[in-house]
Formats: sequence, structure tokens, C-alpha cells
Amino acid sequence: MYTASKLLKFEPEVSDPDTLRIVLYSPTGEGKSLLGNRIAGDNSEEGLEGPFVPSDSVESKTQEIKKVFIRKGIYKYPVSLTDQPGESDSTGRDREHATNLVSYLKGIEYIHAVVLVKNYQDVRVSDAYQSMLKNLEAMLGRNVWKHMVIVMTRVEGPKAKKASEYGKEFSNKIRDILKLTGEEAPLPIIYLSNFEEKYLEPLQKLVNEIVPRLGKFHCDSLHSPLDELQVGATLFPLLFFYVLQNNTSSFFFFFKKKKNTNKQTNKQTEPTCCKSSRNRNSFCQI
Ligand SMILES: Nc1nc2c(ncn2[C@@H]2O[C@H](COP(=O)(O)OP(=O)(O)OP(=O)(O)O)[C@@H](O)[C@H]2O)c(=O)[nH]1
Ligand SMILES: [Mg+2]
Repeated sequence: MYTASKLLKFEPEVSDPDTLRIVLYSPTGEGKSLLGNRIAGDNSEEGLEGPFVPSDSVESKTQEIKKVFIRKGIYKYPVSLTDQPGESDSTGRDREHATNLVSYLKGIEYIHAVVLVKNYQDVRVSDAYQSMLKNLEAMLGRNVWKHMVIVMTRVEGPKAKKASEYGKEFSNKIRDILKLTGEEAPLPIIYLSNFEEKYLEPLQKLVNEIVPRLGKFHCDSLHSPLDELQVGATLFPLLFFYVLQNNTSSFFFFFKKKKNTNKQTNKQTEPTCCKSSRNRNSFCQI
């Protein structure tokens, strides 16, 4: 059931269930907002006339989540397109942005695709980039990879010929980092330059062919990073009062005693499952 406020916020999506729901994602400056304008039908020379605001400044540009509804016509389906602040945002508000994204997704209830925007002119997968991917999985769960489409921007100039070779390398790298199989992460890739008119064809392929195949990715039970903080903030005082009420000295004495016992009997008490599983890096349940 949709509440009145959800209906207001997501009214066009709710009233047309054929709507494809796409969320743009990347570190700051990779080209989400410009791509968003192109998807929304901005065919002006610089791509600055669409609903989103791209920027070439060193400062992160987009600071708030913004959604637009694109009526059926440009594509076979209506599209709900969401742009948002990039991770590694220069204002240091990553956690806040992540929390906002999770509450936004819980509100919209499901999406079809997360479009990972990657700047082809900077082909490295840095440590920061790897952390961003891991954060995304921590936030949205492992199933997110089934709903991810990679869009390489800035596929232009002499390097453009090698784009598909690099694209494969990039998607394999993502699978390696997250230990994903091809089935868990199919990762289809679209190549384009936002400044060359040829972007129309890849965008049609993205929206008309790839995204509709992905099905729904349900977001209503996601946990925001703020939830984790709140759990920590609730548990700590509870633990504190428990220790106070249960005779502090005996608590520490018990802990100390237990530690010593472990020391003495360590060899004998190690269960066989630990010994045999140590090399296989698995968990031991006693
Ligand atoms: N040459 C070229 N420049 C591009 C392309 N796509 C984006 N850019 C430029 O990249 C810069 C950053 O683009 P944005 O769309 O603002 O990037 P963003 O990911 O939205 O950045 P944040 O809002 O900070 O997260 C702008 O100067 C764009 O003009 C492209 O395909 N080719
Ligand atoms: Mg932006």
C-alpha cells in the first residue's frame, strides 16, 4: 500500500507501472548529471539544458538527490531517472548521502537498474573506487549486481577503439574484487561520449533493451548506515547499565579467569573442525 506522501512524491511512477526506474551511481565527476541530461532528451551542444546540473569544477557538483520523470516517447517506456551526489564527494558528506539514498530507495520501493557511470579516460580502479563498490554492496545487498549496467562515458579520441576491450577488463575486475560469478553479476556495458551525437543509439539500447530485461530490485527492506549508528547508540548504554547492575568486579574477575583458563587449555580444547578448516579460511562452529 502506498501512503499519501509516497503517492505525491512518486505519483507518475505509481500511476504508470510500465515506468522503468533508473538510478545513476558513481564517484564524483564521472559524468552522471550530463548523462542524465542526455537520457532525458537534452540534445543541446553542451548538454547543459536538461534537468540536471553537470559541472567541470573540482568541487562535487550535485548535492541532493534529484528525480525526473520522462514520458513515453523518447523511449518505448516512461522512465524515472534519479541523479545523486557522487561518492568521495569533496564536501565529505558520503555517509549522509548514503543515508539519503537508502531512504529514497525505500520510498520508491523498487527500481530496475543502477547505472554505474565510469569515465573511460581514467581507466584505473583505485582503492577508493574499490571501497565505493564495497560500500554499494554493503548498502544495497549482493543482489544489486544483477541490476547494474555500466555506462562508460568519454569514449572519444584515439583511445575509443579499445573501449570494448577495456570494458571487459573493467567488468572482470569488479567481479574479482567482489568475488562474483558471471551469473551473479552479468554487468552489461554501454559505451558513449556525451559530446558526440552517436550517444543516441547506445541510450536507446540502454533504455529500450537492457533495463527492461532486469526486472524489479526491491528496496523496501534496505538498512541505512544511520540505522547501524542508531543500533550502536542504543546497545552501548544498555551494555553499560548491565555491567553496572551486575557487580562490575565479578564481571571483570570472570573475564580474567576465563582468559587464563583458555591459555592453559588452548591446545587440548581446539576442536578438530578448526584444525582442518584453518587452511580453507572457513568459520568454525563449536
Ligand atoms: N569530454 C567529455 N566530458 C564529459 C563527458 N561526460 C561528462 N563529461 C564532463 O565531466 C564533468 C563532470 O560531469 P558531471 O556530469 O557533473 O559529473 P557527476 O558525476 O554528476 O559529478 P558529481 O555531481 O560531482 O557527482 C563535466 O565537465 C562534464 O562536461 C563525456 O562523455 N565526454
Ligand atoms: Mg552530478
